[in-house]
Amino acid sequence: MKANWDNIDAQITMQKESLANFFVHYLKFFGGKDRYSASELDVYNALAYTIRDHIIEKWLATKVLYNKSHSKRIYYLSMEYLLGRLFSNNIINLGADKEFREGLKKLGVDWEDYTPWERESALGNGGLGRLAACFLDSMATLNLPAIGYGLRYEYGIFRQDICQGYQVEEPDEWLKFDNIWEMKRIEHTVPVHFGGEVETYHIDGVEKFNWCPSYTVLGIPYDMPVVGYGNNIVNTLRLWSAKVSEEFDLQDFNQGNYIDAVSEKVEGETLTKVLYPDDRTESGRELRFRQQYFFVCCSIQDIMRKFLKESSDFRDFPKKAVIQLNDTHPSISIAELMRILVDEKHLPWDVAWDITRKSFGYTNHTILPEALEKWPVEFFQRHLPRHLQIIYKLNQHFLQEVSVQNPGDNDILRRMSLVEEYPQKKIRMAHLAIIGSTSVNGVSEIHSEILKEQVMPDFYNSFPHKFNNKTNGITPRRWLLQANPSLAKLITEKIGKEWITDLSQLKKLEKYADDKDFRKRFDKIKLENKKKLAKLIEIETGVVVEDDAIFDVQIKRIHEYKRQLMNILHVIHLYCELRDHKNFKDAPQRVFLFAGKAAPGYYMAKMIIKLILNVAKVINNDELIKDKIKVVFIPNYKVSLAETIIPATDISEQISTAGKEASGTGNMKFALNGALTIGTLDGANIEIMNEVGKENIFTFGLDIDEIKAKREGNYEPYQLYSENPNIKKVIDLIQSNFFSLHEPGIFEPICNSLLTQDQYFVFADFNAYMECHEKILQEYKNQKQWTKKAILNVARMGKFSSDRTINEYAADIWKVSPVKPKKGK
Ligand code: 475
Repeated sequence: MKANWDNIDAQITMQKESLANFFVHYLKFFGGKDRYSASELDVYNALAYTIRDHIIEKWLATKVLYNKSHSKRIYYLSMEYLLGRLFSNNIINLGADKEFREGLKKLGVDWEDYTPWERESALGNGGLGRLAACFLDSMATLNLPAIGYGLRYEYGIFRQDICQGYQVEEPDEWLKFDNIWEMKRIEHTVPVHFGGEVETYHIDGVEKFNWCPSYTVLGIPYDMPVVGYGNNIVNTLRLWSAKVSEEFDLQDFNQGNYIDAVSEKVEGETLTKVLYPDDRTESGRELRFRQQYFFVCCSIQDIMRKFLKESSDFRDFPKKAVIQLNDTHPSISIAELMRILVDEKHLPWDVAWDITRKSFGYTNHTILPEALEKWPVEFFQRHLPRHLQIIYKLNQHFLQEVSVQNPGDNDILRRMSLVEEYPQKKIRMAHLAIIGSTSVNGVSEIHSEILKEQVMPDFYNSFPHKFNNKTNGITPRRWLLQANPSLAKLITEKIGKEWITDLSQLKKLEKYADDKDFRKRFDKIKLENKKKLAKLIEIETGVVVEDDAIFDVQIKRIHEYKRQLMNILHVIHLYCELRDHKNFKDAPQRVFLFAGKAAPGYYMAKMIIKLILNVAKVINNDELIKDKIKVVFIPNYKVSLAETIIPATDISEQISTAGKEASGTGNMKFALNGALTIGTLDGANIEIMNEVGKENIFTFGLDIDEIKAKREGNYEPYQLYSENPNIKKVIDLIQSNFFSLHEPGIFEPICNSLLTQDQYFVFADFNAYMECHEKILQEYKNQKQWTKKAILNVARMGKFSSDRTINEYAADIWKVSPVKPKKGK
């Protein structure tokens, strides 16, 4: 009998009258709680379920809309998504903020009180993962038919505890309680094969390959809704979880091989156990390699399934699908799609290659040589023997072409090969990604130039048309509307709310830089935000700071190239000055705030944290300096922490060695919230400078060419140390164990590395950095001018919306247009 579906089509709408009923329903019948027994977590859960219902309505409608449109789909493949909390974000994007508040008023429940009960989703390391999250928000907001694919790690990025000044990693058990935002889609489970051998056979004289894998893992999808802002669109983020198939286990089990069966099961399920916590240090770990293939294999099968609903002619594939690779982490996709088309769908090699090449885009996020992924050929032999054959064949054809274009040049063949021969045979994943994609992009103008000129010049010469730039952006929904509601409200009051989906509208704020009343309100908001931050600092670290201090902030992964070290050395310098000259009459308090995680195996980064903490301890407790400087390291940096810190910040530290930071996105979040940047001419800082105007940003230091010249000349940091009394004083103080009385010598490795190598040119930039800070301090004294500059920063950040970035991807790379419901429907 056919069901009558008419009733199910009737949609619930966001009506404040019914919200309380929904809420009570969930509390009682899902949670099994009443007013006496409900905990705050129960209330949060019931609130989240209530909101989820409304999301699901729009989610289902979006699927219908996209299916009817027959539009080309965007598949965004990223091993990382740093989503942060979703509860507030979903309410705000649904536009349900007011209704929700009013609807629950009669119960005396204010939803905002319960946001801390949500476990944060932190399935990423840093910039790359957060960018993916901003992109999801923009794609949904722009009505783009996009699906994000990722992995459902049981443990996200580790929790950072501080123990006696050292970072200690603890597991992030984000799934310990229910994850209300995910839905298991068991019906779309897919098998993923590994290992075994490849058999060769012939059909009509054509050589064919049959991969006989040795074991199989299942990929189970969990879908999370991605709510667009104010447009009724809800896209999908599909995360794969690994599980070992029961039947497979049973076979071994029945043969009496219980232990092997169980350990294989455990082994298979470890695939999505944990996110690799390495930010740009090649870990070369076999499990990571298998994790990547698991991810790719699940996602490509799913993409194929969706494609086959639309067409059975694979030549249509590039018209129906575009797959964007978020760095090389999912780049085995290229070999995987070839394998499916050639081995399973029996397409001729050249046809398959043509389809494949047209379907991929590759985004590079880092040029640090240690981060360019290369996988040992051995790993392929053990786990993906057929993919290795495919890569070898692609390489053979590719090098053939290169040699035709460059007759007699053997060195170019060695340089461009997909295979690195020495010292160990490895596959260069970036080369595979470039030859298998229609588009290769960097993430800021300077970074895209560096890619073309320094990192991949041979590839640029061969395929100049592929290379392009897509400067990063951030979503104004999370990073202004949600994180800084008071500022958002003030802006909306003055220029209307269009800025939320068209950030260029902020330009209209420029005229208010000269409006005294506006400046007063702007300052007041900053002060209120500072009060919140000061409270948080006290709770998290026990350090008491003044509400109206100057907040100078560096929050990001700890990495030598980002130069947190230069920042703390400068703080030590300021401290010495204060002690020596006691020149602190009516100077404002300066709070130097740090937060960020170090990769667990990155010794130097961990020692930098230790140095910051030790310096903090000494400075914060030295009565001689009358609290004029406070140094704070807030443990366990995460998205929700950034949301509190950024709106309260005066000075944003973006001080990487020129040429090293691909783009940076924190720099954008700060400027959008009215912090002034102290920055090097690196990554997107340069573009921020061009937008806000040179007079509204503090740049300093060697530029990329000067750094290059230093690197190629003979840079002698020791000489700088001996000639520059400021540097000498600071280093000598550290070496005298002033900051490590009870652990003498612990900072020797840091000092040594600076004195003998100084790879990231900390000494070379130190004076310029110091002078720049002096200038900032002078300018801060003129509060009126400062606020003007801050307002102009906000007003001129329109370019850095991720909506702009995504529009560019959609137009130039993906060739996909927004899907809008037909009028009148
Ligand atoms: C850049 N992460 C920023 C940001 O484009 C840039 C690498 C290997 C393994 C795991 N994670 C990584 C990155 O490479 C990364 O986060 N790169 C960053 O991407 C977005 O703004 O400058 O450093």
